[in-house]
Amino acid sequence: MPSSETSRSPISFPAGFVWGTGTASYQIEGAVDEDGRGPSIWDTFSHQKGATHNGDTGDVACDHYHRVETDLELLGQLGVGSYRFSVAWPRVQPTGKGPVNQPGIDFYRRLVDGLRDRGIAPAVTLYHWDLPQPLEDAGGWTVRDTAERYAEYAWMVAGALGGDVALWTTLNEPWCSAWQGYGVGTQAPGRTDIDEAVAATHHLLLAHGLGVEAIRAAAGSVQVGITLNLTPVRPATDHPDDLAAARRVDGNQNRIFTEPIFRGRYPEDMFGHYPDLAPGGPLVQDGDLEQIRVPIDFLGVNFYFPKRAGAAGRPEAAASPELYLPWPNDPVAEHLGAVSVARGDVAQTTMGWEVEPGALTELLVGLRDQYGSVPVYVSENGAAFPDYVDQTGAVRDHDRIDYLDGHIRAVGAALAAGVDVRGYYVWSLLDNFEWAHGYKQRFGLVFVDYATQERLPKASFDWYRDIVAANGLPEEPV
Ligand code: IFM
Repeated sequence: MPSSETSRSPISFPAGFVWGTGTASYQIEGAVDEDGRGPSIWDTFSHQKGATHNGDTGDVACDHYHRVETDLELLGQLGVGSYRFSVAWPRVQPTGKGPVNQPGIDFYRRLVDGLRDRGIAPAVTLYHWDLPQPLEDAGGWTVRDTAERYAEYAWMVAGALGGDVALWTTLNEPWCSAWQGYGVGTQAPGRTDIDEAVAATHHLLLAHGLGVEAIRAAAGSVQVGITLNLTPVRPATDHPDDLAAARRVDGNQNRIFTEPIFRGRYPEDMFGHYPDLAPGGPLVQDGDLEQIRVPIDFLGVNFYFPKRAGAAGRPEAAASPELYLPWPNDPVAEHLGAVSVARGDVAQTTMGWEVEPGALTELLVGLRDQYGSVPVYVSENGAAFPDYVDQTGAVRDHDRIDYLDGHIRAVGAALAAGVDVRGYYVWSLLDNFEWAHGYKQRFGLVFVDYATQERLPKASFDWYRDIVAANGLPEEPV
């Protein structure tokens, strides 16, 4: 949030800076059994008792599959230069192998054409968590074959949509797929085994490396990258045990993805915790790391909040239970001997995520310092707040405007520090199915009435439209 006189000054962004917004297939499309779509792990998981808030599922979601024209109109009104969406693998290849399901591809072709007609550059993510269920039944991301299957799927979609797509992203947030899906169990497929999460990490990264080549083979010289959810991990105190715990959490969250992608190696300091990542074992085969390190054209960074971690079992933890909050039933944190730490004096979103825009600048500058000048897109940034339609029929989400204002300024600060940030995408265009949180958490620039599927642009929609038009921020947040 803007906190100083200087942070409120106007900022303009470089010519050609990309302003966008995004969504993901399972979160908005609905139509889960239409036109040949097969089941995904999220269909299965969300229908399991107790897996999601209120038993919510993506069966209907925002009904985007049937309302794509309405949503294209909204994007046109917003005036964004780019729209980031994901392709549902089970819609285009229903069982995860075999021939393409043409109606599925046709849907995305219509979407791409509708965007291009409006001058909006399509940014496609090929995997935003909806693995075809038959592949999960055969072992999911814990088995190597899934990476091979993914490369085939990537090749199919890239062949069909090709150069009409401005940015191709192989995976969205593989940390969530691997660690929440196979380690913590709060996301599909809901498994809780550290070794499986490690195997999933490696196979997702391998899928990325194979996918980059498959996309280029099918679509020619297009822009290809990956999106990671990275964040600075702060130690609870400067006690050496807390510093070490924060470093372990950083290894799990950030470095086990960035090191192989940019340096072709897993971080050695994590081998004690995850021995399967060490060379010479059955998981990481000869040539895998070179494959994972295949050059990319950009890095997508999804940022929401910084993490804080302390060492489990320190006396301070027992003395300050309000500040040291053990992650409940989190086998990953337990395995790392870490606890998450909350700060009572920092604003939070309804997800319980701390609002600290400066952490985004720190993250972007830190990535550049560690890995050199890679073109970066902030591919997701946004916040959930308790939005409601007031008596005048408006959604006045000024807390979201403040959040976005602060984070856009943080991007401006990174640019000023010389980081090659090419664009910024607000998460999300629409309120949508927020995974295990169901429909309770609203991230959209557009309010969705799930009973009627009516779309109502929020105050933040108008605010963001003006920023896009001005290619920068006004003096004061509205
Ligand atoms: O809604 C999600 C999105 O699917 C992935 N990144 C984080 C968002 C907010 O939780």
